[in-house]
Amino acid sequence: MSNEDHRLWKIVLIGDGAVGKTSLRKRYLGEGFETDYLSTMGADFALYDTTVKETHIRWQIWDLAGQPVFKDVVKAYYTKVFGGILVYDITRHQTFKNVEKWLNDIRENSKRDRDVPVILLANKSDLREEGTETVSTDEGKALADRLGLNFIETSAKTGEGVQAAFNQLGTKILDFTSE
Ligand code: G3D
Ligand code: MG
Repeated sequence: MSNEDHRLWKIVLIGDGAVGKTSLRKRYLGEGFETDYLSTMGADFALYDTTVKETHIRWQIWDLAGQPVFKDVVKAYYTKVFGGILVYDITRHQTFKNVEKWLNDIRENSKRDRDVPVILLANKSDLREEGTETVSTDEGKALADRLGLNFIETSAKTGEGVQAAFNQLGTKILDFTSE
């Protein structure tokens, strides 16, 4: 298959530190997947070929090692993005409170004429069973509704919802690019 047969879709993983961004990506791609580390940016990206509704696509999945600090880094991170996966950790309310801040970041910096698709992940769902105090599913759904985002509960540990999350984002991007 030639490169032309692929659509290259850059997407970004966003959300507070330690919410599970890297773990989710690893779970989706499988262990041992090679990534290119962009040391000047403190970010890396992975390429992954798959199909969304029978359309061949190539994910370019960007992942920040830490928080973006410099404006230039933030710009380069978000520029020409097709979508975002915004993650919070259900066991830490602060990461949930910061969701809107992350959404604003991608909205302000993606520089597209329309809002790119963003999907909200309530990660570490496996820890709910342990009786820890967590951000409830209803709270998560309500926020997603208010912000106009898709919502999925995931666990990078068990794999719950991970495939579904990328599939849903892919479907949204397919619609976005064909509008
Ligand atoms: P980040 O990339 O958003 O900073 P990481 O987050 O993927 O590095 O994950 C931070 C920590 O949370 C890691 O633990 C990781 O194993 C754990 N984690 C990520 N996702 C899940 C999940 O769905 N369930 C559970 N139980 N843990 C998760 P360590 O201990 O390695 O720092
Ligand atoms: Mg990480």
